[in-house]
Amino acid sequence: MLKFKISVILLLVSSLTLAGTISGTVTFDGKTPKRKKLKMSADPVCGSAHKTPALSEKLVVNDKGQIKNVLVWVKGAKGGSASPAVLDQNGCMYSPHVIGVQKGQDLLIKNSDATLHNIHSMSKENSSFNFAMPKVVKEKKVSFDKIEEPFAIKCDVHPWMKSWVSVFDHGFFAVTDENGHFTIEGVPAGEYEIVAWQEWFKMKGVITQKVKVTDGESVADFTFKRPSKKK
Ligand SMILES: [Cu+2]
Repeated sequence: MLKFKISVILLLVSSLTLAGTISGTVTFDGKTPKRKKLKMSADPVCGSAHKTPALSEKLVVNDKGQIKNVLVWVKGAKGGSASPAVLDQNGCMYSPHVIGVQKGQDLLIKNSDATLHNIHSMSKENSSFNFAMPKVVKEKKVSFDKIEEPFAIKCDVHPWMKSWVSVFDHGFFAVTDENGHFTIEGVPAGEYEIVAWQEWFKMKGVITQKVKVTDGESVADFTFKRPSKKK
């Protein structure tokens, strides 16, 4: 009887704590569109921050076809806590270009440039904000109280400056690195739909797939196919 009780308890504990990792690589299928040069000459502070012209980050694909800045999330996951969220304005570009935050989490906005930026959110679920960050204002904090699909945060002073933010009610999301790779750790065991979002394809072009998470590593690779009609 005691043995039975112990095994039931062990079973309960293990099912409560069972969590796994979801990782994968996101690739692009088709001819990669050429990245446009960003015309920064209107503000000498911006232009002089780059030795070679900065390029558009709308679709960043490396020579292996792997896509950077794809936001991947575990739909319907519960719990988890995201890493601190920082959005820097550096060389008149946002770093990172795409970021996920949790509802209520602070997003620290930094101005590393010796010039004026303004932070204008295009959020629809969350109230929009729009404030200036003169060069002497190095940090501001914002947060979002509703979950929201990716929306732009842009700068009205420098029209090429655009970043994307999405708000989740859990901590299970990641953005792909320059090798198109992402890892989401500590996902509670279960069956989920994994969503991959890329700026060029937007919400109507997201890719989803079902993944079963146990205690090991589950793989979810995604391929964004270039639409034949898109320029
Ligand atoms: Cu700016």
